[in-house]
Amino acid sequence: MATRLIVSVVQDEDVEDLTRALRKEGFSSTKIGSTGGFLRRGNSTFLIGLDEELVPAALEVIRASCHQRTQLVNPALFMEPEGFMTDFIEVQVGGAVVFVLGVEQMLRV
Ligand code: 2BA
Repeated sequence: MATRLIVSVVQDEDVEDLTRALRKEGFSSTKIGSTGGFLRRGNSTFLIGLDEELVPAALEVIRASCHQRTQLVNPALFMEPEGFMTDFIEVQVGGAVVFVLGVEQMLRV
């Protein structure tokens, strides 16, 4: 059976629910603190190693635990120093951004 690695970027607000749900469904996971390149805010990245056939079930757990949210962002964050704007803009974030990678070997040594 082929091994896969799910790499999933998750909003911090969803971390507790996702951690609990993954454990309840029998998935091992590692959470790494991360920062989004666009908003430059903290988020969390989950690593989940699993058999290929279990990927759909894990994606369902992620889908059920991670929600879309609207964040207000000061556009000055993206402008050159001389730029000036006062109105905040809305950015939709999440549910989760998911990458499914092939894994050559998974070892415990
Ligand atoms: P951020 O890079 O902080 O992006 C937060 C949200 O800002 C994104 O939500 C998206 O709605 C918006 N956004 C990102 N880049 C944009 C751009 N160039 N123009 C306009 N809006 C933009 P999500 O798509 O749900 O992404 C959430 C987080 O997932 C991202 O946080 C980043 O940490 C990660 N991510 C998303 N796509 C990725 C990718 N292709 N590779 C690596 N990480 C990614």
